[in-house]
Amino acid sequence: MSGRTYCGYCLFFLLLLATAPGCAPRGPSLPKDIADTLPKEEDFEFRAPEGWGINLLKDARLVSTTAEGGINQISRMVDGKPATSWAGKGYGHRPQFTLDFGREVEFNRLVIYNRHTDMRGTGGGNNAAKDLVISASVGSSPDSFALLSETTLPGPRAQCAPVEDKHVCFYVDNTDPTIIILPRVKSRFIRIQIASAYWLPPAETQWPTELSYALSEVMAFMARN
Ligand SMILES: [Ca+2]
Repeated sequence: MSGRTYCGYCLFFLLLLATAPGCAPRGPSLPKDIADTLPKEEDFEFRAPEGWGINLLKDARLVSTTAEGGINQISRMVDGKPATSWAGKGYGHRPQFTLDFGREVEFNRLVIYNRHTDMRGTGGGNNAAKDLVISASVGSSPDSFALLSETTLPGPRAQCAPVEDKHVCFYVDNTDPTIIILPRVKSRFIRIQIASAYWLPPAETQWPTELSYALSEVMAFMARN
């Protein structure tokens, strides 16, 4: 396939994506000149400020989950790499993840990345986590949890760019994390529930069983300054 033919093929789908999101395929390749402007994996790196110590959630053990898909990839949301993501289907069931720090720890900062891994055009939205409900155990109790935060994460930014004489539309992930400041918490377990993602009504109507959630990273720190 020649480069020109390939670009024409891409453009065909991209135009569908931009103009008729209800018919858009998922994740078509972007032309290289646009792809080159998107954030790279190395742009998703969190450098903890001095005095924050280590990421206490890195490689935390999954205790239980209500997720309906991507079970084997859940470790990606606590692997210490903001660029890697968990994604699972079953949109609407609000998956919950209970993680074990391994011991009782103190923390007062949560750092969250929410890249998207699936989309239905800028008219249909994407699967980046939107609303989170976060709880922590009361001390080391595996049965007693207290609410820490209900937060709405900023979503990937919709952007359009000219390609030949048309515009193509896509999403650009945030490279900056959401940082949640908490009173000092002393817990062994943390529970994260994804209450919604950045899907829009056209996609929710047309693909109710195909839509998914994605969450890239949750980190916990104890800031001592
Ligand atoms: Ca990750």
